[in-house]
Amino acid sequence: MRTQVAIIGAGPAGLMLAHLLSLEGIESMVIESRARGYVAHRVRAGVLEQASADLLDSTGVGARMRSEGLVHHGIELRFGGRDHRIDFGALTGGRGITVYGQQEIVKDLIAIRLSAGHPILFEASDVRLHDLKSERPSVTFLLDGASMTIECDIIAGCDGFHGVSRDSIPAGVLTTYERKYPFSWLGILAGVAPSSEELIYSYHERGFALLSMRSPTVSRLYLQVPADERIGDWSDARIWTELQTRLAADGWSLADGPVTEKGISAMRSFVVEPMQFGRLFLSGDAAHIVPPTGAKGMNLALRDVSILADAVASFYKGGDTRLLNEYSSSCLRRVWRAHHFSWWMTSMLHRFPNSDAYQTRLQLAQLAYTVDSRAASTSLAENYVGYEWTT
Ligand code: RFL
Ligand code: PHB
Repeated sequence: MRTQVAIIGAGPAGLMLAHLLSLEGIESMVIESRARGYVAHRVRAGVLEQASADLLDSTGVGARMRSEGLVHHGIELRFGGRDHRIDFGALTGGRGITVYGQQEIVKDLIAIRLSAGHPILFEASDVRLHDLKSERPSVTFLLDGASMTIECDIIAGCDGFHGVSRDSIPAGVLTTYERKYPFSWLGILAGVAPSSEELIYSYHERGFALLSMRSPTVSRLYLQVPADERIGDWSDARIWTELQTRLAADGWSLADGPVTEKGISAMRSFVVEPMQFGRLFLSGDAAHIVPPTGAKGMNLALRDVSILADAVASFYKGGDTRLLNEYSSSCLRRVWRAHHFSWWMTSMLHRFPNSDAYQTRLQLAQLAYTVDSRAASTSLAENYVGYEWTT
């Protein structure tokens, strides 16, 4: 089989890239190791930056997000039992975020691709990448027990942090930058109306907690837990008690309800440079991951593939490889900005093991300054809705 661009992975990065390429009239094949049902129901991100929501809209996949997504123009920082609103609308000239589940975007992108008759090869196994330095790279894999080969011009590695693409690059080519945090997030989905209209990021002596949502009837909540915590040790009752404690505020109460999903995710920062090798281009979590405190991971994945789609289109228009050659450096400026923001939010809001009273005072001083100073609030707001470089 032959195609122009072979895309490894049907997450937000791979599916959006396939969509953007098809709008340019460029053919692609998406190769995914999991089943369609698994991909469409994996609960992860929920916050779309302004530009990500605009991208879905402007490319014709935003209809359901516009009717079901929740547009917010601020978040609450809660500490000392009080709320302090960061007003995105006022601080960023009317920009905001849209709360819409990642798996809903994945469903929308799968639907548009399949309805146009373009392939997604689900449940591919033993995926391998070949001849990356040549002009005719290829991908081999097993599908329903049969060996398949796809020859192509370009391979997009959109297969997430645990995929094969990054590891297909020879040792010594990539430089890795990494930080592991000494805690994880326990996340739940609950069938109860969110107790707040906007997200609440809560700093508490027992650890960080976050109230988010998916719809007017579904809440999404997170608790900071130790890095080696096991989900089996957290009954629903224990989760709600801990959430009530960490999210407590004067004159406010948290409504609980049935927990429909729960899991624990590790927190890590990770970047490889460069994000390309020969004809292989890495996008999204395959190249970089951030701790979720800044809500940046999926947004970065969507940015990467927008840049890649433009570069691929320019390559097919006249053999111009300049944008492809610049792909990694074009992405990395935004990637590192998001890394700094995510690290900063994580450091300010979490309880670190062995942190002393001095460290706690520093965090509270930073929180107080962030909500009091217009300059500091603006810095948080413009990063949260998505920082747009001026040069
Ligand atoms: P994905 O979503 O991991 O998709 C990769 C796809 O590749 C497939 N795959 C393979 N396919 C073929 N061959 C192989 N060998 C393969 N190996 C893997 C996988 O099955 C999968 O389908 O990566 P992508 O597309 O780069 O998207 C990245 C986002 O998923 C991720 O950054 C976000 O979920 C991060 N994130 C958040 N991002 C935001 O922008 N806003 C948020 O509010 C937000 N909240 C979060 C988050 C991540 C979280 N967790 C679970 C770490 C909250 C949490 C709790
Ligand atoms: C979510 O709704 O899943 C969510 C919101 C904000 C974050 C991370 C995750 O920072």
